[in-house]
Amino acid sequence: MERLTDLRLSRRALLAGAGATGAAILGTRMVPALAAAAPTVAAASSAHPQKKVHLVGTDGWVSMPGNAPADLPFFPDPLAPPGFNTYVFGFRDATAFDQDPAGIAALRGKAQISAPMMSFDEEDDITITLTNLGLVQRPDLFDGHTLHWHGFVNAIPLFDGVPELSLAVPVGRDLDYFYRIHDAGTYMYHCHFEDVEHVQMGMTGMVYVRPKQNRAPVNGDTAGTKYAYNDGDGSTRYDREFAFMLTELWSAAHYRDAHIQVSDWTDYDPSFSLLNGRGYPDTLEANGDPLSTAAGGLQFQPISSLVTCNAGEKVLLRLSNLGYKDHSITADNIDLTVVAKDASLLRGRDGTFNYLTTNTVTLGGGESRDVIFTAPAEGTYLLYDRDYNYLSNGGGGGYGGMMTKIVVSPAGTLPPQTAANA
Ligand SMILES: [Cu+2]
Repeated sequence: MERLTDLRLSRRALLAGAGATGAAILGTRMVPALAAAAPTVAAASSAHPQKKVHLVGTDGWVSMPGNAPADLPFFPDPLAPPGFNTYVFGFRDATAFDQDPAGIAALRGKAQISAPMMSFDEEDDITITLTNLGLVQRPDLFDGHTLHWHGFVNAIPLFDGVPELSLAVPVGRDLDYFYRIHDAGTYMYHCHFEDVEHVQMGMTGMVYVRPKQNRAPVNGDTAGTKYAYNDGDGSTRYDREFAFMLTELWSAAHYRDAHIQVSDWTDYDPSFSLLNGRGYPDTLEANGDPLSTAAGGLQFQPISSLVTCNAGEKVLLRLSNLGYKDHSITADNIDLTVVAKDASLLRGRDGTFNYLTTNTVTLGGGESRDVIFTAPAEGTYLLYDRDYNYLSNGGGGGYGGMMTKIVVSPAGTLPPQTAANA
């Protein structure tokens, strides 16, 4: 009963926010209204920790790998600033600048790919402010941006980010999205405005939800406060986690967006296949700092895809595909156990296991998989798309594309992991 009361209060607060959202379109800023509503929700539901994230949507420039051959006039783009070669749209994490309008404005034209990786705990109440900073390279465009959690159960269309069914954030405005998360799992998020274009241009990222079971380990499991799902038996326990956003990048489309032309999407012919916005061997580089003042390189592709672990450890791979092609990920000499598809644990309500142990995990566009493997003996192993079409950079010679390494150290070498992809 307490829970029902909770929900009803929240719904009322949210509806108040929704009215204010409508007002935003008419020119009244809505943020103070929702901010005022938020404490009501907090007071009514102490069981739901409040989390706040601020994202911006804008454009920018990134760097595809150096061994990619020229594909003139599309690649490298002659408009690119020194050290970069490809035009993108994307998100940036502006949480640190939430109360600093100048700091937020300074992120204009500095989008990153893949989008900031977000993780939350089940039953969190999340407010994500999305600010649309516009497109530096395309002042003629007045495209909105939205936030859409793909595969996430969301009862309120206003916060589902499908502009045809609700609203988008116009240039120069912001909108608070509200989520109460009930289901652990690996999801993905993207902008849904002109979605074929904005998704391809780079507005895609990982978001995942940690299960309640982390707060109540099962079977006297002292080591395990890290589970992928509420499995009930500890079978999704892991020591380290690495998340991968799988996408492709079509240089011609990115060039045309920068040069005020349009693309015929039925000609889709991706040039690069990416893990977290990088092609091999850039995938192996450490996490970058988008706030760095050193221009060029991987500054705006900050998420590493290098997997490091100790022999014998359980490693969770969170895979999401927001490319437009199927991808089949394989690891040489390592068995991969798929424990969940599309944020759903592969176990029946009667406890029947449907986990699948395989050497190849295939994902269609918009799909996610949670994969656990036991780290083998010390050594270096490849993790890659088994389709050779996706293992080059721009069709050039040598390896590239959707590939990274799993580097296994002797047991006990690496300290416990403190953040995903680190
Ligand atoms: Cu967008």
